[in-house]
Order: sequence, then C-alpha cells, then structure tokens
Amino acid sequence: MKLEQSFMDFMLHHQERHKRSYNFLVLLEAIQTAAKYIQYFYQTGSLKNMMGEAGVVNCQDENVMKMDDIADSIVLHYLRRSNQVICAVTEEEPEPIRLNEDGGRYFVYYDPLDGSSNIKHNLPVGLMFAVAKKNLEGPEDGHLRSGAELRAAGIFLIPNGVFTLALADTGVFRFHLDETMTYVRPENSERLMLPEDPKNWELSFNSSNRKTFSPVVQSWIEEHEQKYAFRYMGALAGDFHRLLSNGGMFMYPAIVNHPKPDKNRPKGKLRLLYEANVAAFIAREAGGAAIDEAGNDILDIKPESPHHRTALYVGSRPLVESIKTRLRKKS
Ligand code: FDP
Repeated sequence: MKLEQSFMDFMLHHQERHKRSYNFLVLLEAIQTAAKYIQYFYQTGSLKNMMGEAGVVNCQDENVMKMDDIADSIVLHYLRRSNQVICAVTEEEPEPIRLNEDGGRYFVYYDPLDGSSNIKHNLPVGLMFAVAKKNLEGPEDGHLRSGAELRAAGIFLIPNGVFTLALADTGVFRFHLDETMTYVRPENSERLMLPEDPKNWELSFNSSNRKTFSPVVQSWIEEHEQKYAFRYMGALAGDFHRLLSNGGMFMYPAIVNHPKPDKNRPKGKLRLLYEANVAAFIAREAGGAAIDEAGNDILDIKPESPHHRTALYVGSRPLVESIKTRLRKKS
C-alpha cells in the first residue's frame, strides 16, 4: 500500500531538521484548514447562491463578492484560534487586525480570495499569504514587513486543490488535495524551480491594457511577444501558478496612458504585502526574480501602508532582467 507524505508530515520534519519551533506548524495548520473550508464553500457556492456580489465595496473601493467575505471570515477565524498571530493584514479590512499581541509570534498578510472576477464563473482563485516572524532578539516595533523579511509565502489554488509553499532559504514545494481532503506531496516530487530552458516560457498580462503601458514597456512587449505563448486567466494566483511550472514572466505594469486619466495607476494595481510579495518570494525561492516599475527588487520595497500598491514583473530571471534594463533607463 502506498501512502503519500502529508503536508503536516513534511512540515514536521522540515522544522525538526532545521531545529525550529512547532509554532510555525500550528500556524500553517490553521491556514491550510482555512483553505480547505474555502475550497468547500467555493465548490458548492453556485448551488447556494454564494458566488455573486455582496452589495458593498471594500476599503479599496472594489466590489466585494459574497465569497470574498466568506473566505475572509474563515481565514481570520482560524488565524485567531491558532493563537500564533500578533497581527494580520487582509485585503478586506482597512487596518491591520490585532490578534494575539502578547503571545503571538507571527505577522500574516493575506488575500483571502485573489482573482475576484473569476468567482462568478467558478474559475480558479487563490488564497495568497505571507508570513513574517516577530523580532525574538530585541523589542518588536510591529512594522509592516518587506518581502526580504518574510519566512514563508504560499498560494492555495482553489478549487483546484493545489498548494504551493515557499520557505525562506529552503525552496518551493507543491502539495495536492487528495480524496481525504489532506494536502499531500506526490512521491518523488522535487523542489520546484523555474525552468531554465525557455522552450515553454510564457508571457502573462492583461493585453487589453497594453496601450496604457509606458512606451518602454510597450516596445519591450513588441520585441518579445513573438517568442513566447501568451496566457492570462485574470487571477494572479492562477497565472503565477502556471508560470512557475512553465517559466516566463507575469506582469502587471503601471497604467500611465489611459484615455481617461483618472483611470491611470502610476503606482500599479497589485498590493505589495499579500500579492506582489507572495509571488516575488516564491519566485526568488524558485530561482526567479521580481521588480517594480522602477526596476527595484519587489522584496526590497518598504511597505508604506497595509495596502501599498505596486507594479509587478515576476518570473524567469533573464526576462525580468531584460525588462529591468529598459525600466532603469527610463527612470
Ligand atoms: P482581481 O482584481 O480580479 O481580484 O488584484 C487582484 C487581481 O484580480 C489579480 O489577481 C489579477 O492578476 C488582476 O487583479 C486582474 O486585474 P485585471 O482584471 O485588470 O486584469
């Protein structure tokens, strides 16, 4: 009889090998439990009229979907119950949420259901999260962590049941939900690395925005698009998931040439703490890179606010380096 290695078994041995505490296990157990509940609600949501809009806008002026609300409450519930979290930042709330300020050990930044436009079609969405640890050596000032300070980041692809986890200085690993609703690691699966061979590399961006990008970005695209397939499903969680396996580059450039100037987004659209940093951290652990519109490493950006926005270019290092040279000349 063949028994797969469960996610918790993998983590237990990882923590023991690196002589680390079990607190992190408790935290990840809470997050994966939340992901399974979200998975359940997402799969059955159409039958229960739960895939539509909630009729409110969130702190970022976006229409909240009922599933966004449900997913957010689930994650927050399990983070609170874990007792491990000092403070959480969620896409759905304007301010950080204080949980266990005295006894907690971690800061968690999350997007409960990334890719909202996919919800009503039952298409892939993702729970994206990043984890940083409190300062154990000195006083803790509670500052919003940059990507370079993260200890882990992950994406649960829902409803596909695939979980990608990056651990600092360790690598990227994938787990799949089995029939018993356990995340397991397929036998002989390797640490995940972005493929160096460009034969399957892809470009992923919202092409309908193309004319709104800076001339530098537009000309880079024109020069490179013939060489690669183009894929875009409209959820960073899903697009980045695919990119990790095939290689290439996902980008959400700054919008600077919109015919309606109030629609410009010179700072970018994606949120640093729980979207860009998650992808950038996973990319780094998989041998890739990520930059913003000025060519700065995403992981080095100091967050100015919980919902700090940024442009994002993430994926295979040679492509990120190639566009970086152009962006640097521009700025
Ligand atoms: P969404 O707004 O649908 O929640 O910021 C989140 C995000 O999706 C990403 O997941 C996705 O890559 C991007 O925004 C999609 O934006 P566009 O619809 O402008 O392409």
